Amino acid sequence: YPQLFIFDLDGVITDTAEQHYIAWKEMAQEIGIEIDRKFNESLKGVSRGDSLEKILNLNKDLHLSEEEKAELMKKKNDAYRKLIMSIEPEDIYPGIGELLEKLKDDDIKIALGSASKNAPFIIKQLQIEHYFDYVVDPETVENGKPAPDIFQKAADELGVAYDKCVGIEDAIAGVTAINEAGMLSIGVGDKIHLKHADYVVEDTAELKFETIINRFEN
Ligand code: B16
Ligand code: MG
Repeated sequence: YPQLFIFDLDGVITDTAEQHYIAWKEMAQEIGIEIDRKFNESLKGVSRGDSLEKILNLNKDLHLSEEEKAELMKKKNDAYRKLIMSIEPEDIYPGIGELLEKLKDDDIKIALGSASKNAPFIIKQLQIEHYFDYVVDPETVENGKPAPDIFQKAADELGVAYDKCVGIEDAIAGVTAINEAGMLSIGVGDKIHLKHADYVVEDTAELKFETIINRFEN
């Protein structure tokens, strides 16, 4: 039986994956780079700095100083913060509230394993802070997703063995991180993108506790 569920935030609990995309797209355009949704799949779950590097790699002729890179990241984050300013409890994806409640009722621990430095702000706005036994600060781990560090940190802090953990992710890099951590991986989204997950649902409304438990036992 699982003892800990670790949730990704952007794209699993709420739709902020879309706001990240809009903000990156705007920033990229300013330096003459076009990104599309397909490319964006490779940014999901990836830290701010690593995302910028992936975008800059699209134009090898661009050579920016560390200062210029910091400026671009600030621009992206300011735009993103504007887009998420008015986020509210109604923006929680279907089924997530029920799943959190069910986990609490069953005394299963809950952690947040987001790569985002904005995560504490968002769960506060969504009024779901109190569900989380632990929120990983991505700045305290050495390697971001697809490395397993964020997920393992949550389990270590709560004293739970990795094979007693379930991770839920919408990102290719995130599912890889959960697998590398030795946990059961649940993907939310496209079955082809997330084919490396142990189990995939297309929509959070399908994230039923009983179904996940069944996967865990099999
Ligand atoms: P920030 P997650 C990730 O959050 C996002 O998927 C990714 O697009 C973003 O670049 C990253 O957080 C860093 O976010 O710039 O807010 O620190 O999916 O791991 O919850
Ligand atoms: Mg995500």
